[in-house]
Amino acid sequence: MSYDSAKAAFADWGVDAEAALAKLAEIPISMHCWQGDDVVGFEKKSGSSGGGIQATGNHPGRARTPDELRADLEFSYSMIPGNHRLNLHACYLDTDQNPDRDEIEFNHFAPWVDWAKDQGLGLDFNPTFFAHAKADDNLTLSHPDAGIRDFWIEHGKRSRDIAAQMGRVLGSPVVNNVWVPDGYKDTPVDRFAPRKRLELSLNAMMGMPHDKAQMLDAVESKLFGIGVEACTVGSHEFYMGYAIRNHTLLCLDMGHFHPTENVADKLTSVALSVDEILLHVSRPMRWDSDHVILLDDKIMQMAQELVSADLLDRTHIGLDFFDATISRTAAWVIGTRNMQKALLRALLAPWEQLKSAENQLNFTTRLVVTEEIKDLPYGVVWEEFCNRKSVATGKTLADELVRYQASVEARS
Ligand code: RNT
Ligand code: ZN
Repeated sequence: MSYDSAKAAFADWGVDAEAALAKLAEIPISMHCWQGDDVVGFEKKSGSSGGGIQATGNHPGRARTPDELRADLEFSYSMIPGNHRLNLHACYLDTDQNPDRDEIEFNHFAPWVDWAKDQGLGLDFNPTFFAHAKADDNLTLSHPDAGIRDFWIEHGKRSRDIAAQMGRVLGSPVVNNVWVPDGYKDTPVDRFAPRKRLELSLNAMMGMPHDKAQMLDAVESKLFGIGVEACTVGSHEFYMGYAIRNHTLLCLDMGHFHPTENVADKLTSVALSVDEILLHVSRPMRWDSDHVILLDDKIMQMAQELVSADLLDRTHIGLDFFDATISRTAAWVIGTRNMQKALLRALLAPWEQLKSAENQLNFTTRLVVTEEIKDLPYGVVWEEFCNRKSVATGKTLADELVRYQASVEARS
């Protein structure tokens, strides 16, 4: 089918395919650096792993240096239509020096910023509160020891400064997202004290105001993690309240809720209380397993909510998955394209007609329309988008992914 015929098929339903393509081209996806090297990072004094977020698998081709990671990223972005962002973690610094987490500075990340500028990429940032000896108890900002809390507060302050400077240099605000692994393996007798300590530490860390044109604070909750099964200090309720009271972004990670909860359903509730939202689009399988995202119902529901409720302008779409059993570049490319495909489908839906049917309690029409439009030629419109952006599709894409993976397999 030609693009013109597809366009006509959508026009029949009152949908403007050109407008959908124009809108899709404006939506940046923040691709996470940590899929490229299994969340290892480039610190010289390697800490412990920990935090319950280790990748599993040993597929050949893991990026071992910042240069290798940037090469893999350049290839991946060339297979993804549109202009996007890179989400960096503090442990991915690029320097000959050996700073501890409480010593990091902007210049340790300068090669990333120069590269991002050169590539036309926006950056996002995250302090790294895991994989470090001072996080071995799975307690950081809420640790009972003030010295350990202060160490992590200093790390968080420096991360915010670095993020703000990145945003200033790149002319695009950097979302600085805080996730801490803090929690308890077995049932604590006092859940209030650690939450009060986390609150005070966050306040100390984020006390200094920054220009929102340069840096945006975000906080990420979690339900549980490996080793912290009994209690997570930074729970959803904790951070929801924190974000509302302190005017930060709230990060919703799709793997951080009970598997039967629909994270897409949370967007419009949260949007009544916080100005901006950060998403970690992920695919939990039975638990927070961070599988590569598919074009499945959960991702499509997320995209539908963003479009139908007009939340795209105040939602930052970040990805959070890591699979070390497959080509890491293929994981990035397929996962990011799936997010875009879900958005495209949502942008191609006749929302006015659907909403009007729903408002009239005409649930029959709503059902008929949502089901019949599933047969529309979304693939043709997607292919047109990729063609216009000079990006491969189908068999050509598959061949390119295999070719690139073969070129990195010799890495040990
Ligand atoms: C952990 C959180 C967090 C991390 C990254 C690496 O459960 O999802 O976002 O995945 O910071
Ligand atoms: Zn996350």
